[in-house]
Amino acid sequence: MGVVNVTPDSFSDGGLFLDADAAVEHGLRLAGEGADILDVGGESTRPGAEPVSEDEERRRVVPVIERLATRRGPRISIDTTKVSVARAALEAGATLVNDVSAFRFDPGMAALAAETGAGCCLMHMLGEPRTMQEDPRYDDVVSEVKAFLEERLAFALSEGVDEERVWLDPGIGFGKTVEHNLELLRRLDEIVAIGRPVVVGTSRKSFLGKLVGGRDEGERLPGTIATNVLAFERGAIVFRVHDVAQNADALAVAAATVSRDVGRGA
Ligand code: HH2
Repeated sequence: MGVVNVTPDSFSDGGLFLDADAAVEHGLRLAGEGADILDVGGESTRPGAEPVSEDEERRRVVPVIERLATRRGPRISIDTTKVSVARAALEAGATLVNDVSAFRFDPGMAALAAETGAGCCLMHMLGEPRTMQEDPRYDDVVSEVKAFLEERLAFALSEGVDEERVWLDPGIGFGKTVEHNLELLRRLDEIVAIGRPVVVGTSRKSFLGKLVGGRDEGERLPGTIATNVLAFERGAIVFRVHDVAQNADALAVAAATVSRDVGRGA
């Protein structure tokens, strides 16, 4: 899953693809590098990011999705927590809703997924983006994230979403310390055991920089690859990344080594 951020303020590529032409060009490049999915987002979720109005978010993502959604190209996913943005994105050609709030911020999202038959990725986050990194605490991060994802999956099913269309994501970096992120990756098999495809998004995140003496976003690709290979080995099948070519190569080698196909399990 390649990231296409149509935002001025995303943590690692904010402002680079705010213009629709630049975002489309970037998406096509990631598709050429082997992305099976393009995740288009119009609002940053980093701590302290400015909230974006529904109109503005739609205005950013819809023209990009319209041009990227082709029958032969990658699937398009819309990274949003707002039902009106998700609806417009699905009408423009997206087929997957990536909701970092797991249908908590806009419960109508579940009904939308049920009605349209869209796939959905439900992600764990502690609270909300503004405050999630203020002293996050868990008794056992893996059990708590797992219980949260099971509860959100049950909610989605109760709203009529087809279980076969639901993916789950432990939400690396969303209300987690370095140690919480590492524990989730170490014990990712426990999240995989829920029985739905697992997505991981470690790409360029700050814990990777902290572990190697403070690397900037652009220098976190080796750490991203290390975590993705380990996550693959523990059963993850979708990898949300900014650098598709390099991650795809690493995962192809990992997949050949353990003889398991990569990224096409759902
Ligand atoms: N991480 C980000 C955004 N969306 N979605 C899923 N399912 N999993 C993730 O880990 C995830 C996500 C944050 O990364 P990015 O889009 O690069 O930054 P920003 O939120 O600042 O736009």
